[in-house]
Amino acid sequence: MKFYVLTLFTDMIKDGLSHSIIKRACDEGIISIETIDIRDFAKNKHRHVDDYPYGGGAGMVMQAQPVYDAYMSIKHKLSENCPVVYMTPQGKTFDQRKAESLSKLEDMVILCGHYEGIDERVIEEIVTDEVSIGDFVLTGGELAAMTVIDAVARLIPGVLNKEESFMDESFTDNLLEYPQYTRPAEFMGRKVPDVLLSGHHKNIEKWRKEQAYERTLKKRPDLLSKK
Ligand code: 6GU
Repeated sequence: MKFYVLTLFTDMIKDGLSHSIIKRACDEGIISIETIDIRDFAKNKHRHVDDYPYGGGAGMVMQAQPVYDAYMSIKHKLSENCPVVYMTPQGKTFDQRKAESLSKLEDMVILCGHYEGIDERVIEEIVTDEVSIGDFVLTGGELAAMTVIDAVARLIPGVLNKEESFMDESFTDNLLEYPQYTRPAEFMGRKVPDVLLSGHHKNIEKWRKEQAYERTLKKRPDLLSKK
């Protein structure tokens, strides 16, 4: 899958996604992440891409033209149904289901805004989806874009190895993960539950299921009503 990110902070995206599993997936060519610097499409000599809002008010607004030109510079590489996702707290809240549906695509474009927002006309012209990562406000869309890319990429076949993908079931079945332990068998007087040392696989499986259910009930009861 190919991810194209339109942003004023290309380094933030590149740096943030050049570690661990996502780095390996890029190196192996399973995914690619291309950043497009919106500022490269500014037409003035100071490379400004923002201006004062019509009607007044605080802050600056990103201009339509550089965003549009940045998008047009990659348009020829995109698949026919390639979505253009604008990261904004006004969008629909991102969740595992959205990650799953995006992971089945050939490519996607992510548009990151800054300042007080982007001129509405270019949003109307190019954006197909508006996505938020939760009810709070970030200084820009980049951290949200990285979140989406990470969550989508790990669902693409080959990105996770067998062991890594084992963790997968977690949110897919709306249950939280059971607690995990490793050596030593006792830490600060706290013992690993006996059943995990018993070697009795049936009992271990049963215990883990109960723990997953109990934890979900305690920490995220809202997930159980979805189930
Ligand atoms: Cl997608 N962008 C910004 N700027 N803030 C956010 C967000 C996105 N999602 C939650 N807060």
